[in-house]
Amino acid sequence: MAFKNQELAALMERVIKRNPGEPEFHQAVQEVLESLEPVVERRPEFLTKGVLECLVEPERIIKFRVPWVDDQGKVQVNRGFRVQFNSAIGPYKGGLRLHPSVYEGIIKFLGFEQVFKNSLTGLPIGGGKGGSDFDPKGKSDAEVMRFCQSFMTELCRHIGPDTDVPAGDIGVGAREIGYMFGQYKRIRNEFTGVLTGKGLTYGGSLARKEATGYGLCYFTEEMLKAAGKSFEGKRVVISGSGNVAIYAHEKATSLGAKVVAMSDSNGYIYDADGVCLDTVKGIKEVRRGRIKEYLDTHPKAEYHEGCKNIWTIACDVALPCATQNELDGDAAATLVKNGVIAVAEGANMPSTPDAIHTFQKNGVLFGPAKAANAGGVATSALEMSQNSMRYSWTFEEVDAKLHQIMKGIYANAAKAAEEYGMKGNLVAGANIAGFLKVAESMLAFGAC
Ligand code: NDP
Ligand code: 2IT
Repeated sequence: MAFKNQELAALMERVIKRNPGEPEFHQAVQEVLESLEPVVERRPEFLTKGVLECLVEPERIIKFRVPWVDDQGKVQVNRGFRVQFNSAIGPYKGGLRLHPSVYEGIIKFLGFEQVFKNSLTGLPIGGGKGGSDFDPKGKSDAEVMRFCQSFMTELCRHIGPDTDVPAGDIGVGAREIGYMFGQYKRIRNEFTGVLTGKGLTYGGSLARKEATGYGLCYFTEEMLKAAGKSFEGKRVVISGSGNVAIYAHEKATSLGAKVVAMSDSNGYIYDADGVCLDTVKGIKEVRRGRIKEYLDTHPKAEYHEGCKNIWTIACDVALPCATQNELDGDAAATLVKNGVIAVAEGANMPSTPDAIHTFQKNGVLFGPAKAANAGGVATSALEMSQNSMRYSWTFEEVDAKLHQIMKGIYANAAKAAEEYGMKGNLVAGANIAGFLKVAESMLAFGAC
């Protein structure tokens, strides 16, 4: 879509020119700026006072060498990043991704998205993201530990419980957070809530592990409810089989749905009887195995090489929970043809702009990532609160707060969409509602 507002068009041009070779970052910025057209029409000061100009430029980018010794005694070198994008409403907050595809553009797109997502939670957290091109696959625990310790040896001077609080993302779960927290504590000689997603014995929050997947389903439930529908009896396809996918399965199933397919980066499984979650947890959480091992114990299920075709399976609800741009225009058209009624994004930016357009044009309920998957970071903020209080809430208490937060995010995004003349467009609504809180704060500070 072309911009009607020439100043927004020029700003987008500058973003592309200033950040060459970073298509994911351009894609994320383009979508937000498009949504903000009606906002700057009503509130031109967001343009004239430089708020938008500042918003698309990270406050700080840290890029560093991460040397570590492999099990053969050889020195390996990876590149580490932390993008501290925006601290207008709280300390930088966002995950760390360990995946070979990581480069600055990926971390910038994720950090940019995080700014709006974190604002939507209603909690006082700014936006940041980090990670490395380190590939944890096939590495021993000792190698992962040495990598994490080296990564934190540099990162620890840039973060802190009131400055920047990292967490997990792709390739970073409780094991990695444990190694990193231990190293931070050792170097800084302090026990603080500097990371979230911690183990339950040393300051982690109950329900953080489940939060992104559960939150995604709470959000989807709100979308369905507003349309007079529910999860009951629905066929659900979930891509991925990591942290977000597993707990999306768990909650969708408890709400009466049947999950018939899941995937990893090699391929996908289809089980007409419903994918057995205990088997998937055993493969992924316990053994760090591959999804095709599902067939070892469920021989009637199917395994297909390649993950893209998971979207050819007919379903009522699709929950992309793997990675960016995993669901393109063709996949969206196939889902529509097969009768999908709702799509909600557990991953960050999993749908291409084409796919989003196809869903919206065909009246499919669409929950964008920064609203639908905000339950993870919201519960991270609850972990920070508990750490600051040196107290911990029960699972039920945290889950109830998460549920309320997701209902609130849905209501705010739906309300903003309506207020700006785009009723039902949760992409625009989430972008606008997330933006306004950050932008008002930046205005209040004077020159951003
Ligand atoms: P995990 O590492 O636990 O799982 C990632 C899953 O996605 C795996 O099944 C992985 O398969 C698959 N995957 C990763 N990269 C690719 C790829 N390039 N192509 C195909 N499949 C891929 O990560 P999470 O579950 O934590 O994260 C999943 C998504 O959710 C990400 O987009 C993340 O940013 C987002 N997210 C995560 C939150 C959290 O709290 N963890 C919060 C909000 C969003 P394989 O094992 O083969 O690599
Ligand atoms: O994308 C995300 O919101 C996350 N990976 C979670 C971040 C967090 O700080 O819990």
